[in-house]
Amino acid sequence: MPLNILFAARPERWETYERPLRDALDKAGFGDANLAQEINPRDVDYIVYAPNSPLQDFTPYTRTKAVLNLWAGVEAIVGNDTLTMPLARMVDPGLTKGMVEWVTGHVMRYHLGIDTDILRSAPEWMPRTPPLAQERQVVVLGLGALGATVAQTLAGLGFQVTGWSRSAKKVDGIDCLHGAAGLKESLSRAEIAVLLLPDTPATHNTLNAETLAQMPKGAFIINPGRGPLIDDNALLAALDSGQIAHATLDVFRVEPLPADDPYWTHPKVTVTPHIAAETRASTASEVIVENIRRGEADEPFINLVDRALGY
Ligand code: NDP
Ligand code: OXD
Repeated sequence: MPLNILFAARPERWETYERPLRDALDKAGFGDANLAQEINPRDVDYIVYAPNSPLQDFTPYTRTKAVLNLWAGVEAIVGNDTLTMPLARMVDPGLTKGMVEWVTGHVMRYHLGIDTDILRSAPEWMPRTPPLAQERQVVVLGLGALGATVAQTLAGLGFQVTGWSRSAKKVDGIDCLHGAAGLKESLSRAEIAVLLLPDTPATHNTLNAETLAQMPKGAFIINPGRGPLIDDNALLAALDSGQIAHATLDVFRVEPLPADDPYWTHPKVTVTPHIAAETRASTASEVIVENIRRGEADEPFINLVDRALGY
């Protein structure tokens, strides 16, 4: 019997994903699959899912073998008690490339002093050659699919890169630390800190008044992870005191960022509207279909979410 694959995302995403998903299904030998935005819940084998989909109650999906998330972050769905089937998050080579490019751009912007030394120096002629990357310490908090690739790219450019994670890790070219002591040591080196942690109860306010004070004075922060990783009042105070020189924030506790949020107008903050990286339909469809293939072959799914850890 052909597979029934429900596409449960905002309706406007269908146009972006239908062709790439059909192509990937075809390539994997599932060309006869019924891929649709509406299927009787009792008949659905797999759900291709975005957490902002209207589908929030999974109870009627009694034979569904897996929910395949289109987003890397799962905080909006991981606590859903009706979602009892395996949940896979998105690890997409296209998304990873986008994140690497976005983070590298902002690291280079801070490293080279592009805002301060170039744009704002006119009409003064005050040559200050930036240091080389090898003289700059960058810390990446989170060494997962995104953080590890970002860290290795920055190390490849010559930066001294420290990475921090929950469990002990080995990543070539990166000084890997973990746990509470590892965070303190990492932050003490962080001339530039990049946050690529998931949003879980354990990561909330990773940057707070105490940990911000552990960073070198005048450090830079780049947060494409999630808003709750930072205690906003503590960051604003650290920016005002000069402890933190500047922050580039892509993600926020409330999105869209409310019009009256102080971040919008703060002279030491760059706000970007959650655009650091997005799932790319062609590469992501291959990842989704690989999991469908595994499900059908009774092989273990890839990129499974650990419900207890929340990511
Ligand atoms: P992964 O799950 O692959 O990696 C998460 C990393 O965070 C792991 O190294 C993990 O440690 C570490 N971590 C988790 N909890 C803790 C903790 N309590 N203390 C220390 N380290 C911890 O995620 P990805 O790399 O794929 O994505 C990271 C996040 O990036 C996503 O969850 C999402 O929030 C965000 N994102 C943002 C986008 C944007 O456009 N702004 C786009 C895509 C993702 P360990 O290795 O030990 O498990
Ligand atoms: C994601 C994101 O989690 O876009 O994929 O933030």
